[in-house]
Amino acid sequence: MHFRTTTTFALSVALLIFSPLDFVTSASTSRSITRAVLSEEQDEGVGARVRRSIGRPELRNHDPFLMLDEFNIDNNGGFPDHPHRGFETVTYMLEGQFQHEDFAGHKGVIGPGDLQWMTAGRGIVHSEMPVKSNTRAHGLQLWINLPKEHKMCEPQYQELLDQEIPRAQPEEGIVVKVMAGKSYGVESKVYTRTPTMFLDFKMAPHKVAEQTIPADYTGFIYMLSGTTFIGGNNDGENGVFEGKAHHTLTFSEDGKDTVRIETREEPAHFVFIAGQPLHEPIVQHGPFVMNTNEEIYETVFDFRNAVNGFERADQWRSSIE
Ligand code: FJE
Ligand code: FE
Repeated sequence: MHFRTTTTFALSVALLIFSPLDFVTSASTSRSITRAVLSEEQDEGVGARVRRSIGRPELRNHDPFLMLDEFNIDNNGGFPDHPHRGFETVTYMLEGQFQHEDFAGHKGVIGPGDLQWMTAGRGIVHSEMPVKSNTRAHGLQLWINLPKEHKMCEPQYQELLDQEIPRAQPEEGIVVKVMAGKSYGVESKVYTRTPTMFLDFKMAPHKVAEQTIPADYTGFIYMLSGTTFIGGNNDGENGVFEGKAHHTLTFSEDGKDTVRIETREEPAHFVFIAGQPLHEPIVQHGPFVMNTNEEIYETVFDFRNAVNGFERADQWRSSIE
């Protein structure tokens, strides 16, 4: 009798301490969402329309990211001849065809699902225009800052066609295209001077994805379509944030190493972008991003005088239009 009581008591203590319920009701292991910001269309370039995510006043310098634009360009628009220095531009096409040409003769067309990862480094002058057709050019352009030691590196292109980009399919109804970084054990070959994750998620209704993320990375989700429920407990209740199309949802910076994403009645299409912050000063002058004012003056001088990486800018004009 006495023995049984003791055992029962010991068992109760054990249950109190190790209750399996703890794993359900305890604080979430997922990052949470600190803000949700809607991007409305605005004019950019020449006759182009963009929804600006990172880079808009409420979301300035989400270190290491400088800008994310969801662009929509018809036959009459585009981004004619312009320079870059000090960062990377990543163009990911969703629909239509986009052509580019730079001052070193690098030229090409990217179509739906294709990726162009361009490291401007010390200098690129190029033109980015839709291929004339009945389909608008629709895609994303992400600007990733470069650490001080890489700002003046040689320009580099990493170009991947849709079918060359690896996919993770953790279960039926969840497909993750891995442009950069890693998802469910599938890793991208893209070399990122600034450690970056760039993932395209397509989720059917009633699915749960758990994406791991290094503890020191900042990150966000940009919703393309559908609805997600992000963060919160394993039961998908406390602290869950609803994500709708054209919203940017920024992750808490609390050292947690997963982001929980759930779909309910609707499917969802979104990009998951994260990176290691540089913690370096940022001085931006349009398409030039350096660490000091002095470096910006030098950059403007170099571009005007076609020196120090901008040699080929002298007299160059693109042939595409
Ligand atoms: C620009 C400097 C720029 N968003 N989305 C100044 F480099 C640009 C620019 C772009 C751009 C290009 C593409 Cl392909 C997609 C973009 C800005 O080229 F618009 C301004 N005003
Ligand atoms: Fe550009």
